[in-house]
Amino acid sequence: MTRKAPAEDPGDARLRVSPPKDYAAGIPAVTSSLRHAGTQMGPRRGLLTLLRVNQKDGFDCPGCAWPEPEHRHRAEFCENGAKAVAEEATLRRVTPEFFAEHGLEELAGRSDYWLGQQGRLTHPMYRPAGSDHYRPISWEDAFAVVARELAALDHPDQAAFYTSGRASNEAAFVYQLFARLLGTNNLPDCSNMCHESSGSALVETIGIGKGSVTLEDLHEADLILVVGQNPGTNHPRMLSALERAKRRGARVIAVNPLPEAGLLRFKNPQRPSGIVGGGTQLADLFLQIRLGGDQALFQAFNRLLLEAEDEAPGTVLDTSFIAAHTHGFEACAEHVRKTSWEDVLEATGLSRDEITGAFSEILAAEKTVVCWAMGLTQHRHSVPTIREVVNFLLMRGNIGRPGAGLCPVRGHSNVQGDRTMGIHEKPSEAFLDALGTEFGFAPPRHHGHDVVETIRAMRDGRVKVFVGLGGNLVAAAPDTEVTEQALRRCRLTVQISTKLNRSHAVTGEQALILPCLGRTEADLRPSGPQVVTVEDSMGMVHLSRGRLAPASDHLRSEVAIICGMARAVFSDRNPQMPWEAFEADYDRVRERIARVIPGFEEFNDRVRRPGGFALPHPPRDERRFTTATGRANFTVNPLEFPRVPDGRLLLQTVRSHDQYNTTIYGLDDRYRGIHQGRRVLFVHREDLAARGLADGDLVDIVGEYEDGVERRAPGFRAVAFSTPRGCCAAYFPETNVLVPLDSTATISNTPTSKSVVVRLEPAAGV
Ligand SMILES: Nc1nc2c(c(=O)[nH]1)N[C@H]1C(S)=C(S)[C@@H](COP(=O)(O)OP(=O)(O)OC[C@H]3O[C@@H](n4cnc5c(=O)[nH]c(N)nc54)[C@H](O)[C@@H]3O)O[C@H]1N2
Ligand SMILES: Nc1nc2c(c(=O)[nH]1)N[C@H]1C(S)=C(S)[C@@H](COP(=O)(O)OP(=O)(O)OC[C@H]3O[C@@H](n4cnc5c(=O)[nH]c(N)nc54)[C@H](O)[C@@H]3O)O[C@H]1N2
Ligand SMILES: [Mo]
Repeated sequence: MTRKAPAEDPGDARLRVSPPKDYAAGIPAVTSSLRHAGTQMGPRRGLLTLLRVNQKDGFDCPGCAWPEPEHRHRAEFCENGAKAVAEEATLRRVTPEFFAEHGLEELAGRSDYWLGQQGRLTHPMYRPAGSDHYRPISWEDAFAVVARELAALDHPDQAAFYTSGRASNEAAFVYQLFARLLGTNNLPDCSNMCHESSGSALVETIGIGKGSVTLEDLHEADLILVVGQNPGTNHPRMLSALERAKRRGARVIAVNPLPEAGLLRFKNPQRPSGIVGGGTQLADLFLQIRLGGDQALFQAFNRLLLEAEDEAPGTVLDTSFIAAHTHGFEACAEHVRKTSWEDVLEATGLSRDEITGAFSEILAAEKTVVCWAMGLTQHRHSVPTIREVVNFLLMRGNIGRPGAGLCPVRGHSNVQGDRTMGIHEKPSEAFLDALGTEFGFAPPRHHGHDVVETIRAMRDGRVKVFVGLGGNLVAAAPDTEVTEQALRRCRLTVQISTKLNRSHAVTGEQALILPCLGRTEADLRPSGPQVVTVEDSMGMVHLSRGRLAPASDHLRSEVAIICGMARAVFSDRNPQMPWEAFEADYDRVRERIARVIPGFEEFNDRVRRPGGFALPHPPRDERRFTTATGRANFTVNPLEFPRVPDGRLLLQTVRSHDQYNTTIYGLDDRYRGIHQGRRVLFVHREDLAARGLADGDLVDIVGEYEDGVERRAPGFRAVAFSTPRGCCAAYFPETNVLVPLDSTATISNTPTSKSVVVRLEPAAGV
């Protein structure tokens, strides 16, 4: 399976490579924000919009899930938040005339960048079976198409309802209610490809699948480990928190195969010294680890902790915490003591000195936080890796006290809230009980499909209707060719979206585009302006209120669209369901959420207080662990790490500085020194030399997997880069063709986007 570069890509002919940066933010970030805002929104609208981001009376930044500080700057956004806003508030439009001009086949050949640059969707559009073009359709007719195709299914499990993490709490709640009333738990979401491994590991070990720290904890920590995360690009506001902790004397250790700019040095554009000065050095230590070596690293740390305790009993481990609040310490300790240094050094690629050097920082710290993102979650052994991080923190009682804890840094701005609202293919019994009682129905109890299972089911003809509440499954999911075929086999695909993307071009037999309001836009209903709510990465729930005039008069809110579908589908079946009331006033939705989901009592009142409110987190708040044992669980995790056959490399697929997942803002990756191109492969110079290749050569990346299928991504420029031997990196979505659908993490079933075995071949025809 080969996936060529889209025809109109500049062929990356203009691609230019310069030395990577060792600092993030500063003046280039400020000018880049304003440039993006100006081109997409016009200068005045651009500036006014940016000043509303993350303000108490403004909208929640659609960029990432990093929380807002108590005392906000007048400009509480970052370069990449500004790009996310500009992308949504753009003045460009995708109209019915656009679809008359561009057929599906043509659109499917375009790059993700080109598709995104066309602008905001303005009208509901329908692609009838057999047609190469979408044509306009009225909202009521569109809902009737959905109702007709759902009614034609033999079983509700032949439909799947995908969610991307930008959907508001209100939209997510109504959406899952709709799916469950229909009779299915097929609620795959972007989380399945993202932090599912964190959720799986944390529910089992601490009883709740969310991080245990607040922003204040981060500010107060003595030591912060930033593992498998590139905050300079993906969570720029996190750098301010790290900087603040550092000013208090905290130490920071970065664990990453790549020397990411933001981890090394940071110039805070919100402080004068950050604009003119040399910036703050953030990471005190940088462990340049091999891909997938983190479980070994934490096991080594845990072994060293036990040995240090042996040497000075009563000074290293928090034995009273272990005795009072945990389970399984002895078994874990026995296992960890046997960790072999030989394995650790092989898995991590680090020297023993580097590891013991880091360990002295660990030993010196009273309060430790571990932050992580996709570098830990997208491997085959991600769940055991994160469990080992939990062991590490439990040993010294670093969970449930100030300045310490677990910090999985979420991606999409409301991905955590969507889960809280019940977007989950494996809902808990307690949630289903409460939902059924509140709405007087019997929710389906059997588990539904996650993302990978949904794609398989579509491929095999078992799912025939696919609905996407935001997102871009075609481009975000692994094994692009398989995913495309899977969607093409559907009877109907429906996308509720703000902007044009590949999932509108690669569709089922029939397809609908239902264009919705974005976060930045005013949502005016007859009962008054509506607000929505979101939950950030640290469990704070707050309001988001858009103010801009909608991109088109024909847009509807996500809540209104879902309620519209529901009215059409259930008109005779559940006449008592209050879809009209939900749609007219979202307070009515919040009242129901308050009755179904613990922690949302008096939701409407509390969320209107300045700053919103914090959801309960038993381990953080009271060291209470609602696990199977009633305690925090230590675990035994036999050591795993990727073993790569001779002559092969391990590829990780990452984000550039100019993209938001499948939305490509531009063709630069400034911090890594890449300009005007995306088809690049970062490789160690000696790995290139060992293959008779050199920096600048054009190569095909060829995937190797046990199914024997050849997956090829042709025509990538090799860039000699600082990365451990044997490891390389390239951008997704271009390299998703290489990630096998069946290569997933154990337990969480997350695609292994950070460990793909590949070989390099000189590009064909060169
Ligand atoms: N501007 C912008 N912001 C975003 C996004 C975006 O696309 N653009 N996406 C949002 C979303 S949905 C998410 S989930 C987050 C993603 O945020 P990140 O997880 O920071 O995103 P990635 O680009 O996948 O980067 C993974 C990082 O982990 C490192 N890494 C890879 N494998 C390993 C490993 O085995 N061990 C260790 N220690 N490190 C490893 C990589 O070198 C890289 O630095 O960002 C969110 N914020
Ligand atoms: N190889 C590889 N693949 C990956 C990853 C990786 O690291 N490597 N990362 C994975 C991760 S962490 C994630 S989270 C997924 C992301 O997967 P998705 O969430 O499915 O993808 P996005 O690119 O974030 O979705 C962008 C689209 O969402 C729509 N949109 C934007 N804002 C709104 C809104 O307010 N409402 C609605 N209804 N629609 C909106 C727009 O039409 C836009 O085109 O990708 C995953 N895929
Ligand atoms: Mo994500």
